[in-house]
Amino acid sequence: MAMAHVTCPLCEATCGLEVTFDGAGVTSVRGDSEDVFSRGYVCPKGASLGALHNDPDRLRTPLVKRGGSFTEVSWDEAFAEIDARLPAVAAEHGRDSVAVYVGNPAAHNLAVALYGRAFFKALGTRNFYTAGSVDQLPKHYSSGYLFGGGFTIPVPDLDRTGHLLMLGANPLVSNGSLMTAADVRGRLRAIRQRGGKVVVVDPRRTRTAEVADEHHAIRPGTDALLLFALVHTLFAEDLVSLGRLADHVNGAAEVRTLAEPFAPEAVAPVTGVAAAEIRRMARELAAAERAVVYGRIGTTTQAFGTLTSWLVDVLNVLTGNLDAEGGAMFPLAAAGQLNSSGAQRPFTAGRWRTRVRGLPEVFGEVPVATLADEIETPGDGQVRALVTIAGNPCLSTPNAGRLANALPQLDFMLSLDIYLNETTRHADVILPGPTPLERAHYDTALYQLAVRNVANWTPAALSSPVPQEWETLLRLTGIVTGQGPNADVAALDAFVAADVARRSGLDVAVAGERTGPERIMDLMLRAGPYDLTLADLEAAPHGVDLGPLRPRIPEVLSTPSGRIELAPEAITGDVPRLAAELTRPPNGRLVLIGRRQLSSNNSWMHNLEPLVRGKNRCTVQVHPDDAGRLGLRDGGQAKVTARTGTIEVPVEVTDEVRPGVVSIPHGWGHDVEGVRAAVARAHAGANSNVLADELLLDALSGTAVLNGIPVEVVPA
Ligand SMILES: Nc1nc2c(c(=O)[nH]1)N[C@H]1C(S)=C(S)[C@@H](COP(=O)(O)OP(=O)(O)OC[C@H]3O[C@@H](n4cnc5c(=O)[nH]c(N)nc54)[C@H](O)[C@@H]3O)O[C@H]1N2
Ligand SMILES: Nc1nc2c(c(=O)[nH]1)N[C@H]1C(S)=C(S)[C@@H](COP(=O)(O)OP(=O)(O)OC[C@H]3O[C@@H](n4cnc5c(=O)[nH]c(N)nc54)[C@H](O)[C@@H]3O)O[C@H]1N2
Ligand code: SF4
Ligand SMILES: [Mo]
Repeated sequence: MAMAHVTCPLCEATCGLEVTFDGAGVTSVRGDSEDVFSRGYVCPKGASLGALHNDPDRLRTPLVKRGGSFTEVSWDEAFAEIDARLPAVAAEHGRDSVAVYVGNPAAHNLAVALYGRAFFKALGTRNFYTAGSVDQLPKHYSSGYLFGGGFTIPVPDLDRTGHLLMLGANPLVSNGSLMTAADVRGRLRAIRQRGGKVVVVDPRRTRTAEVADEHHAIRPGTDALLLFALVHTLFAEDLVSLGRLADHVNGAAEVRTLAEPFAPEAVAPVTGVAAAEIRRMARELAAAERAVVYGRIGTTTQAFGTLTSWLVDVLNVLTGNLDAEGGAMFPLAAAGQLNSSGAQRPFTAGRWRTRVRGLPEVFGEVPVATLADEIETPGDGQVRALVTIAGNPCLSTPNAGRLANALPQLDFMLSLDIYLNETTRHADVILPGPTPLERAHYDTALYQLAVRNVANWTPAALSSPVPQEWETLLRLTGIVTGQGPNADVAALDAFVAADVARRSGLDVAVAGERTGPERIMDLMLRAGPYDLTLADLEAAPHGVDLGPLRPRIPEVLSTPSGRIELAPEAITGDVPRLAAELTRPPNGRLVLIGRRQLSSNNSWMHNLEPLVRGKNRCTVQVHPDDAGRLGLRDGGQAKVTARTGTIEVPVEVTDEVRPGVVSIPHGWGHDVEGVRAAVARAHAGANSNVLADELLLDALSGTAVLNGIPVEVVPA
């Protein structure tokens, strides 16, 4: 029996797992009790890595569509097909005619992290989409303008805080996001054990709300009003205290003026949180010795995503908790920390705009809510080819029904994916990659968001029957740069490594005989702040603990002024739109929010029996008052309708959701033709993003409104 220690790449928590194998395959997956960060924690998804590895429906061979159906082909045939079709689109219609969509697992994939850049640069398209515009883009935007870097995102110093005000996050289920921290339940319990307090703001009484000291069931989409009222109260009651930050902040006076209209009494009727409660929340936040405000996807994928993200950090600054122990701090990762190189270019959004709707670029990408427009609308720059990498936009992006109808209009579509699913069924070529057990791993992105500085290298536990995705990406780079389907991968790899070495001021030779991701990681670690090499990490299978977060201001700031810009026009320009909400009377319409589930990973782990067994989870939750009024009964079917479409789902009557709010999880709807996923089909559920409206966006970042969608619900 063999054993391997791997970092789980399925979510942001980066748990260490202990995997055992025998001759026949994976025999067990457990939490690694010696992991320096996760200390044995594991969730049902991580425990299913073996099931994922063994899933007979998972792709192990490239597929090419011929005469409308997929055929298994050799890798050479697949690359030849791509070579014959993809460069021709760009040659005839220009670079922007090839769009790219990069999905969530790519952020947990070392191959894409290290080699994606070369491929994307070679494509040179401005039609670059990622799951970021259905996720965290508002945080990049607000952090970019506040601190100078789109990835200069402070995270809650969870292990030392005494007061956590958490909005729109359910880390007991999601395991944390923009806050890499395994075992959040344990870490929240520890806050309370040391006499601290946890306050949750969420329209649903989530598992996280249940373990908190206090829960406020806010009306969806109104967090920015609540946060502004907290700011208002801090100023009105003379509770602002910048502390050490005083010499590093511009714009506090402007924020005070901007907050004036948002008195607790003014926002209370709109948010559903009483004025006295808001005042008390502000006072407690100010009084706590170590406090932090944290907002996640319920605050970003909504109508005021950027304003809310901004106000979260405005509060951290005004209470002196930014960059302070127990507050919101900036991690310093061992490798690839984007904001540690000193000379970052100041952040600007809108460096280009989308062709059809004129939506702004943010952090190098444009909103996926407009991908269908770009495919459907004729003219110069029309999207005619699409490359998806580890993404399932037909289930995960707004007006999913429209996108599914647009994809067949493409001249060519290539998907890098391990399943034939709702999106990849539209592809002309699908290239599978190795499973998490067949590839090396290091979390270049997530350690930049970790609540403690750690580094953990995972070598591939098993050999892979398919090429590594970095090799696939380099072959594709060869195709796009005119070198044909059989470009010299070793030479391209050397080129990428040389580029990394040059940017880090190192001689590539220091990495010795290494090649591939190992060479690049070794270079990045050597260039990093802890004087590590890959060999150091190889010698530490349970990871290296680099200590608690440390203050980084002013070094971390890269605004033109070198200070925190608390009131940048690029953000405050949207405040009048928010102020208008104060005078808009509630219209009584139901609004839809999402719901993550512990045994689910967005749209893609539903083909694993251990994760889907039991009762149907794809239900619409309705408050008993609304159910009574609408004639909906628990266990019955409901028709849920939005501007963009209708779906049918079973009803779950529960007072977990506040009145006026219904909740459906996303990522379901697997019963479409052509999907190769027998288990998922048997647990199909319905696609909630048929209801998400591609016209409803956060005005500044273009991020889709996935929470707070107006809907009607009737018995089916
Ligand atoms: N209504 C609603 N919609 C949402 C959300 C919501 O809260 N509500 N959440 C949004 C968020 S936060 C996100 S991040 C997005 C996610 O949206 P996407 O990233 O578009 O979708 P995923 O479901 O993560 O799909 C991942 C795909 O990657 C494939 N895959 C998995 N591992 C690998 C690998 O190692 N290599 C390759 N090449 N492919 C792999 C899977 O088979 C699957 O096809 O969904 C968003 N959509
Ligand atoms: N098990 C599991 N874990 C996951 C994922 C998964 O699909 N399953 N997905 C991963 C991904 S890609 C991400 S981005 C993270 C997301 O991590 P989280 O942000 O922690 O995820 P959610 O559980 O969706 O929590 C969002 C919360 O916002 C609430 N909410 C909705 N609208 C509003 C609003 O207007 N205001 C406020 N204050 N709250 C609101 C919802 O009720 C929900 O409880 O999770 C990751 N982890
Ligand atoms: S919490 Fe996330 S990282 Fe940890 S085992 Fe579960 S899926 Fe993997
Ligand atoms: Mo996400």
